Amino acid sequence: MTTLQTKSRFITLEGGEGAGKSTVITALRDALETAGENVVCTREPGGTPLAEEIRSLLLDPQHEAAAPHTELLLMFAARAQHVRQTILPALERGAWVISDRFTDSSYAYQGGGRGLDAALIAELERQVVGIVPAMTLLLDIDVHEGRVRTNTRDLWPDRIEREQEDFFARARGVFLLRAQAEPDRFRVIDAARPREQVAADAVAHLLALRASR
Ligand code: T5A
Repeated sequence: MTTLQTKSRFITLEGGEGAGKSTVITALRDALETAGENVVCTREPGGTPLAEEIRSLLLDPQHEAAAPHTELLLMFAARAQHVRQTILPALERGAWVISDRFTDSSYAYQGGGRGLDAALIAELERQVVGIVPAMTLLLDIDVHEGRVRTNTRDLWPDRIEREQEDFFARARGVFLLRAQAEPDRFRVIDAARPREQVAADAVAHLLALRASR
């Protein structure tokens, strides 16, 4: 694959830690199913058995610290599998695919957060991924506010969640710049509001996209 193809029923959710993506995905799935559509909800890193194994390698804090390039290439190794084994077959069957994170997260976290070259990420995107979602919902929230939400969960923080706030601030900056650069694809949603309002905005964007087809 060398050129990027936009996939009309492929939707991604992006945002910082604790932005509320999991909550919104349930509302998106319900809205599409109510409209009679088949929906596949998936996530990154992950989305296939092999890619979920790679996710464990990436997020388990027990492993040695991954070099930034190791982290980037493992994200793309998982994504290569995810695209071919889960996303493309589902789209070919006529289902909608909603992914909790996709390539924009690599630009934000490995590009912005770790400082890796965006041109390298773009080359991997072209050669390894080959597809772009029709719509990306960016749930935007202040880094500190998002982390307060995740810290109140009773979960052991994963390897990336252990980063400092400036790492996440750089990632947020890249997400917002990408949204500015691609206004046709991105919808930026203020995720600091109550769950119901955030979900209602996301559903409205999705149904508007569906109606425009
Ligand atoms: N990553 C991923 C990369 O570095 N590069 C990549 O290329 C990719 C694909 C994934 C990690 O991998 C990194 C990014 C991530 O660090 P993950 O565990 O899937 O790891 O991390 P996240 O995707 O960030 O998942 P989170 O669970 O942290 O965030 P969500 O899904 O956005 O948040 P959610 O819905 O679980 O909500 C978090 C908490 O906030 C509450 C929820 O109840 C929950 O407790 N909440 C709200 N509270 C108040 N108001 C609202 N509106 C709320 N919405 C949710």
